[in-house]
Parts: sequence; structure tokens; C-alpha cells
Amino acid sequence: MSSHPPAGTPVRPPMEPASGVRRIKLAPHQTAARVTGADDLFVIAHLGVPRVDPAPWSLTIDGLVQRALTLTLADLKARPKTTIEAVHECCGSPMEPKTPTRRVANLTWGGVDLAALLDEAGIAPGARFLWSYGLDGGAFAGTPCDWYLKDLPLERLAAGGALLAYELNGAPLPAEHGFPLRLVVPGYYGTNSVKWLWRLQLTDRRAEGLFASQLYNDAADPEEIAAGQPERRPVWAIAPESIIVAPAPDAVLARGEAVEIWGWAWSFRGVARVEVSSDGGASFREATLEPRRGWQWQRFSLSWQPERRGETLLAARAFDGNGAAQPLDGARNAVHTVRVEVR
Ligand SMILES: Nc1nc2c(c(=O)[nH]1)N[C@H]1C(S)=C(S)[C@@H](COP(=O)(O)O)O[C@H]1N2
Ligand SMILES: [Mo]
Repeated sequence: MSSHPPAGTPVRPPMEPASGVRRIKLAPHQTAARVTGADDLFVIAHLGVPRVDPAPWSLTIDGLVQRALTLTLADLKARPKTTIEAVHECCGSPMEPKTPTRRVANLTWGGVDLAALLDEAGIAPGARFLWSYGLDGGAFAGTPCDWYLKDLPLERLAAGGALLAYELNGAPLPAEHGFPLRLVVPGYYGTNSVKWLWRLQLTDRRAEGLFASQLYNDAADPEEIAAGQPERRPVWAIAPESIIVAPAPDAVLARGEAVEIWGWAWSFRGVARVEVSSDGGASFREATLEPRRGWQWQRFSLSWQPERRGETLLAARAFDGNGAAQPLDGARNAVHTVRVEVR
């Protein structure tokens, strides 16, 4: 099977800008809204922003399928529309995979269910991965790249929710967020949700190239490798994480007066428990946590009555249903802390 672009490979649209964009708009204490406004959403475009004319645009689904499909935007909109609300998290710089950046939002997406569309094409025997191609290309960190290309295991489809989105928060997808069509893989880090999508290709193996197989692959721990695990692990499923929304950093609190410590928690498997510390992580108490709804983030809260004057660090840590927890440091999902002062 060929991995070369099929006949009908598009001409790249104008890129504006034609170099990387990284716009971070909200810090954790500014994410009080349950659904993040589209204008408040961070923008990550490694190669620039293609400005796509929707008239000549189409999506090709090919590779290990029974019937290759070519679909216009009108074809996609004519199919049943699915809407989901989901956490959207950038895993941080691919050059610094252990540094937390807490670029996270919770959004609603409207579009076509990916699994339903792949059923229409018919998944052929032997297909194991889905490669998705964006219209953006150029060079990143000195390495040339034809198209932004990512892959995901077809097993992910069983968990549901994967979408080809043409709407963000009920409005057409803005150019910076992938107009006219993007992939949305809820529960996976944002890097997998390919914007400016033009091709989905089913294959029997992982994709090659800068963004799929070089960057965005974590080194496994020596113990994992000794236990027969692969040495590198693609950055797919979101690890347990939480952010403290309030109090805000450097808040001044009154001794003896109760305050609510609250925030959001999420992971691929959802979050089963959040613990909060008001003494820099020396001790933790279990917070109240709302149940998971779909792929949304979950609100946690804990009432705290500060007794001691002076500075202290608040911290929150999330656990998924398998007991996996946020590490204190040295990982992209390390515990978030907030310094406050009690007077
Ligand atoms: N085609 C394309 N898709 C892409 C990217 C990109 O550079 N090109 N960046 C990815 C990364 S790293 C993230 S975090 C999300 C960001 O989506 P947003 O800009 O809509 O918030 O898009 C992903 N999809
Ligand atoms: Mo990202």
C-alpha cells in the first residue's frame, strides 16, 4: 500500500501567517466558564494558518477501505450532525514534553461522527490506524514537512465521540481553528485533532514523519521497557490532570474565613477523585467532585478555612478510575499549585 498522496492531492492554500502561531489567552484562574469562549481558545498552528477556500475543498477517505470517498462540505453537512462537549488540551511544547503548560479548554463541537463515516467507507481487513492530513506544511524546527500528519489507533473509535467538526461552540469553525473541517478526538491531547483536514487514510501501521513519529512520542520508563513495553509511547490519551481556578495566584485571604478552592479535572478515562492540599502538598483532603458527563471536564471544590497567617501553596491532584494520579513534578500533567497569602 502506498503512503503517497493520492491523485487529487490539493494545492496548498495561501498560509497566513506562513510561520508558527502560538497564542495562549487564558491562565487557569481565568477559566471559570464551563464552556470556553471560542475567542478565548488558545491557537496552536505549528506551520502557520492555511486560509482555505471551501468551494474547491473536499475530504478524501482512502487507503484500507472498501470504497474510497470524496466529500464536499455540503456532503458532510447533509449527514446527521453530532454535537459533543469535550475538554481540549494542548500537551505543551513537543520539545519539552515534561513541562506543564496548562493550555486547556472545554468546548462544544458540531460535525459528523467519524466512526459512522468510516462505516460508510467500510473499514477493510488489516486496517489498524487512521492517518489524518492537514493542509498546512512547510518547516518546523528546521525539518521540512509536506503536510501536518498525525495518526491514531482504530481501537480509539470504540470509545466513541471522535468527530469531523465544522462547528465550534455552535458557529462555523474559525480559520485559526481548522476551517472548513477538523478532526476532534476527545480524550486525546489536542495535537491529534488535525485542523484543515483534507485526507483520512486507513493503514496497517503507524505514520512516519515529524509530528506523528518523531515529535510527540514519550520515552517509556526503564521499568516499562524491561517489562516489554515499547520504548516510545505516542502522545495520545490525556493523563489525569486538574487546575485550580480559584483562589487566583497571590490572592490575599482572611484568616478564619471560609473560601472555596475549586477547579476542573479531566483525563481520557475521566476523573474518579480529586484531592486538595492547603499546605503545599504535605497533606491532602478529598474534594467534592461532579460526575463525568461525556468528555467534559469535571468541577471539583473544597471549602477551606485558613487558620495560619502567612504564605501557603494550594495544590490539587486528580486520579482516574485506575488509580493513576498526577505526579508532583517532572511531567506535563504535574500537580498545579497556587500561592496565596493569609492575613
Ligand atoms: N493541521 C494542524 N492541526 C493541528 C495543529 C497544527 O499545527 N496543524 N496543531 C495541533 C496542536 S499541537 C493543538 S494543541 C491543537 C490546537 O487546536 P486549536 O488551535 O484549535 O486550539 O491543534 C492541533 N492540530
Ligand atoms: Mo499542542
